Amino acid sequence: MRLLEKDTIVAISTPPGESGIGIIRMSGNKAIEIAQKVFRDKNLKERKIVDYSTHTAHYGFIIDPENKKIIDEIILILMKKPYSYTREDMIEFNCHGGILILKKVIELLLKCGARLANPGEFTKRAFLNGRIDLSQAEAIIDLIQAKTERSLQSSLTQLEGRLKEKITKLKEILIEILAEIEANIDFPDQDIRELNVDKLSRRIKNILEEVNSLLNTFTYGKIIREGINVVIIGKTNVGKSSLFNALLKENRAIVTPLPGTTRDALEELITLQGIAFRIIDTAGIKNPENQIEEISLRKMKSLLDKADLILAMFDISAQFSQEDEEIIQEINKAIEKNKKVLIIENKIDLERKMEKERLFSDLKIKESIRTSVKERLGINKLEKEMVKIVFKGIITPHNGITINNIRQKEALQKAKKALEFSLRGIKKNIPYDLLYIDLREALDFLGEITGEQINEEIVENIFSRFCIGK
Ligand SMILES: Nc1nc2c(ncn2[C@@H]2O[C@H](COP(=O)(O)OP(=O)(O)OP(=O)(O)O)[C@@H](O)[C@H]2O)c(=O)[nH]1
Ligand SMILES: [Mg+2]
Repeated sequence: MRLLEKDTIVAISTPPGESGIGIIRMSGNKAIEIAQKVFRDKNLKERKIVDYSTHTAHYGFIIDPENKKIIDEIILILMKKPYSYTREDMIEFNCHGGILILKKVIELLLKCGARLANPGEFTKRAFLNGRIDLSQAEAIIDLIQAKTERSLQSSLTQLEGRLKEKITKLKEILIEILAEIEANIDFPDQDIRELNVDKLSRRIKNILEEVNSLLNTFTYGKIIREGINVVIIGKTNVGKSSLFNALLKENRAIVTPLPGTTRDALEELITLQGIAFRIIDTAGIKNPENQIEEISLRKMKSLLDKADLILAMFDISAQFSQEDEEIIQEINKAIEKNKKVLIIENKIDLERKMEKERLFSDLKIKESIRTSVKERLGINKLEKEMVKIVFKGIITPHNGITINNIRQKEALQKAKKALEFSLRGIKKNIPYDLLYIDLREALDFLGEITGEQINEEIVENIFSRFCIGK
């Protein structure tokens, strides 16, 4: 791959803004040489940085070599190759926080021969220098972006290289099989070596099974990484905003006895059992002003499209109305699109006016959760059901390994197809050289996950998702 560049890169690795310290990172062949030009020890003496042992910290100053002016008081940390994040020589400067100082130091380092790093470039070098594979690089992005304990755990598992190990094992078996087939193509004399076709199919089937079970973890991985979009719908005044606040455990949305209080959708993140739920409060289906009504209706429909879970509320203290009927139509449409829906019968503290039969006659769901948001009844039950319904039918990985993104999923799906194709081929007694090609393809697709078989565009795409300085 042409991607590996030899120049020395530098970036501020701490978030912008004022802070106690700010860290500048530099990596590359010239990192030590460049640091040498600007670093002075506590007595402002020049010291040979190369002679320091690796992974040691040194108190001192950064000076401008041209006019010898002190720019900052710092701690320099040296990490010699290959024992660094990038496997190159790395220097970290712990400077004082504050964007002005950090900028000055960066400018100085640029003047001395470094170049500004692109987003993710440090991690890209770690990948290109073979310290981590692509699945681990992706885990680093997920780790940085993780919002819940579970997604953090999942990224850590992947960072440990568990997915890589698994894929590598499957690849090794495939390589063995390929070698056997190859020997048969090269020495076609049936008397010398004969492939045991049954055994061969069985081994391929085993790999296929493993691939399938990995693919099954994708939905779980997606849920714990991205969270669940939850949309609360219901006619005006059913208590949507009250529920929104109850789930958030704070008064975020305005609640009034007037219909049409909520005009625009509100969104907040909550965590239930380590899963992130993005809760969206919507405007009721019937607002008094017609124009807004149409806009908010359109908005609600687009929110429903994006929803993974819908909380559909009904006010049982009121008569069943046309608006409720419209909500029911929306629910049924959503169910057809395989969305998950929970029906909430709210205001059970008041006298029931809505007939149960009427409510459920057109509904495709026959169960409900009964709440009084006002009296805080049924909220715990609702929270439990929310977690339960999300995991219904979803396979949770027993070994913690999950497929974490579309890229990995697609590569696995392609490998799966190639494996299935080869199995059909064996049944039809296709020549060994054709079988070889199919299995070789499966091997290459598996290689895409770890990044041995991958094109530059994909690599660029992955690393551009990082922040600068990582
Ligand atoms: N008695 C009773 N009143 C409730 C309950 N839940 C909500 N309310 C009241 O119903 C009224 C409307 O509640 P909201 O949460 O604003 O309803 P909404 O669905 O967001 O209304 P819009 O934003 O106007 O569509 C408020 O006066 C709430 O206090 C409940 O369980 N019991
Ligand atoms: Mg509201």
